[in-house]
Amino acid sequence: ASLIRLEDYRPTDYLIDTVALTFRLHPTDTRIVSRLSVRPNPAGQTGAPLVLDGDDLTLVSISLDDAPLAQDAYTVSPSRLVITAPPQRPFTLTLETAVNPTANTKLMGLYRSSGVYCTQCEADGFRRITYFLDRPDVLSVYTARIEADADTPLLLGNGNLVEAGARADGGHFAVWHDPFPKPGYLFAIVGGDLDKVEDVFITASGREVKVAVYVEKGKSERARYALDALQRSMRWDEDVFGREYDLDVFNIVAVSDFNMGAMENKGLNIFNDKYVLASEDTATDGDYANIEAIIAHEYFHNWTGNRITCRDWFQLCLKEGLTVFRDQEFSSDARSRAVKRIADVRVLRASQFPEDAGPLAHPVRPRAYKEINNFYTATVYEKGAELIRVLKTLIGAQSFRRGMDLYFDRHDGTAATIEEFIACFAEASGQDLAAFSRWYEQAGTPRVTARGIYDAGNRTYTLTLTQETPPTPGQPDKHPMVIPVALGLVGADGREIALKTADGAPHDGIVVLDTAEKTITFSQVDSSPTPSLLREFSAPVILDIDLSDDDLLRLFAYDTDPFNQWQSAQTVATRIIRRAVDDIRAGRTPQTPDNLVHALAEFLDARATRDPAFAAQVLALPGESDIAREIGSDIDPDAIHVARKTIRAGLGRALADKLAALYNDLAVTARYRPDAAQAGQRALRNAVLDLLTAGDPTRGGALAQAQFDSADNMTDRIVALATLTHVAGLACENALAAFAARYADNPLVLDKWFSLQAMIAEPETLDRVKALLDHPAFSLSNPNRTRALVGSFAMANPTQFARPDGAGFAFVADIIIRLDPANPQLASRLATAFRTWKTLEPGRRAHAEAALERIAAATPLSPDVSDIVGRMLD
Ligand code: DPP
Ligand code: ZN
Repeated sequence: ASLIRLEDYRPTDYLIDTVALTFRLHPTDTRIVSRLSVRPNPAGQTGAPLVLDGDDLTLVSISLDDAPLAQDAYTVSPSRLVITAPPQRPFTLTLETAVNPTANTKLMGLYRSSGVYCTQCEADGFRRITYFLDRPDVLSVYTARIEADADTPLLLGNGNLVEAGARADGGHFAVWHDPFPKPGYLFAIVGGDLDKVEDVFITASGREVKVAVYVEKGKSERARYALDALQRSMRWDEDVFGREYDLDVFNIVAVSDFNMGAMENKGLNIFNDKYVLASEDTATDGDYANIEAIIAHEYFHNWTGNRITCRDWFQLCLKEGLTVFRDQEFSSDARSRAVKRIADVRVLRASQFPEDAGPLAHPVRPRAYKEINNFYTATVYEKGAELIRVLKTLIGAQSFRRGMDLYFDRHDGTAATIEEFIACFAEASGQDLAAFSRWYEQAGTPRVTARGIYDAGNRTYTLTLTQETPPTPGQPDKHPMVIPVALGLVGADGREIALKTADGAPHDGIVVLDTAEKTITFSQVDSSPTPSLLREFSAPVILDIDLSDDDLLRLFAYDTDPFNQWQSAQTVATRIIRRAVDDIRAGRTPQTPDNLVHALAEFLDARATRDPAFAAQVLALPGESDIAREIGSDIDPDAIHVARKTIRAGLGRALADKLAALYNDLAVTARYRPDAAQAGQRALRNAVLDLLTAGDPTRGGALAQAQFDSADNMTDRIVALATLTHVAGLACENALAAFAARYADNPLVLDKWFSLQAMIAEPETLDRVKALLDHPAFSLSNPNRTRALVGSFAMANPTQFARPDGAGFAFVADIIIRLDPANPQLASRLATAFRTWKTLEPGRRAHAEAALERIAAATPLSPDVSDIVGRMLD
């Protein structure tokens, strides 16, 4: 595949104003007639050929202004249709194509999932349906007529239903019209036989919208939570962003084979059923929270993505970063803001920081790509969302809202760019945002170093902040970024010190570090303070601060910012586990230090039951991948695993009595609700069980067994099962078997079962995973199954994926090679599990390299996998 560059962007030579599609649905021979009203683009090149994109298409017929087009007037291949000399006036092009939805294993374009016809057109799947100018800056008004047999009673499209009826052949049809111009990637149809839950939503201006969620027969009760989340999202977008829904219907359809989480097709969102279906017996509290967030995310795209779309795929973060920010805010308002922030930062660090530090690093707005499907990344999504947060912090909430209003006003109905977006905020705030926009251009995570000096004589505290961004592929030299550092000073007595600048004026607590180094002096500081920096994680950076463990533990106890309370405990725990890693590699036995034990004991007494969701985050401690990231090179995953386990065991033993008491006190007696309060209580109780088990596997195992036997909800059941897998032995095998029997006909729940087994940190796991490939419920052609089993092994079992003998890498490489011809996107995503391979110690690194070389040499190799593996080996 060739390299596509941002700087090469130019408008199309033709525009397509309307698209009228007729689908005759058939399992293996679906026919699509596409009538395009085409005209030369005044901004394009006069007289140019009309080059339409295709992918795996068969052209059945072609006519221009309803006359068959002469053979010498065009050339066609499965991937291209070129009209050599099209009229230089408006004309109608009519194409008929034939596709085979059943054979479509790539899950792009029109395909069948458990008998349901559905489509996925982002980023470039529309060209697998018909030849088209398949790029986001070609906006057209679509009408879709769908014809099907009686066995496919439900026919859905974008926009509003305008006509439906019977056909003479016993089949039927439906016509959907979407009045809002959109690019092809937002097109969708669905055909199937599904159940639904529905309601009516009244918009702020009093319009009625029929909202519905469609799921497999017999599962509609499990769609109620999703429907409720949708209506709450619709209300929230009115309240917080002033955005009202714009069609008469909003439909969501859940399908069981889906490469991504969900897709925001206009008025017809199509979802991976994992993010729709939930009941207390089948879904965890975390599943409910994900469903809420993703339903909101896709709904919010209606304005940020659909009404205003992207000029080209380099601008992907324009819709994704912004929409992730919006869904994060929605969840923060619906749940605990502090806990949501902690969870989001955990995700950012676990998924984006390693990307930014390795061979796949790229700017939030990339400058070049070979395969766009490989750029639906944590950098574009999660770091993209952080940049919106940084922007809001820099200009303030009011200017931010004014800027958003201006953006919606000015760019509605267009395909926009990051420059146009930022210009709205520059105008709304009166600030020059040129330096801020560097965040979109420069890859890599900036490292901010903070050093403070207290001058008792002058009662001043002087803070020096410096920044540095490491080189990333193609970007050896970096400029300083604009980094808002939210901060406070905590006095020796634990109280917050009022911030005053050197001349005595009040300071707002945000220092904008926009040069390589910046020094600020605070006055009227009566005693040596402890600085609390980067409150609420005010920028996506790595902070290096020379505070002692005791200083950090003081912040843990007294900081007014809950994020930094949590961060301080995490930092101390990270240091302790890192020292333990050094001990283990040097043959010494690590010790769990008393200071952390005491701090946690006090915390549990004072706060645990008052704020359980927060306490659960504290007790979770940094994960193995967090520690690996901190160490950064020459990594031995086994040493990290043992170190973390040893420290946690020490904590579990030292805190055993408190933990046992909490475990009893925290039992939820009320009827199950997935809300934040109850979920927080369960989360803490389960974190307590985990730590208790680390300290005393026998006692913890017994509690876990009892919890497994008596649980009345999936959250408690799956945590108990996970705990048993850590204790191992017969109890574990029996519980696994009981779980599998109970959920034998629920594939989504069995995914949890596959995933748990794939994550066991034991050498036997590889054989177990290989054996599970043959389990009747497993299928490599279903993305959820593959991610649950192979994905969990590769992404969430660091010791076994990176086995010292290389067998873990070799296994995953084999699967990637097997998967690639059928579903390149899924294979390519799995391959990113290798993205940190260069940070491993030499022995494991050599095995990883050999596995990657083997994938790279496989033939045929998709552009998707070839691009990812190529960049990793570069
Ligand atoms: N555009 C889709 C989303 O919402 C892609 N999965 O992120
Ligand atoms: Zn999105």
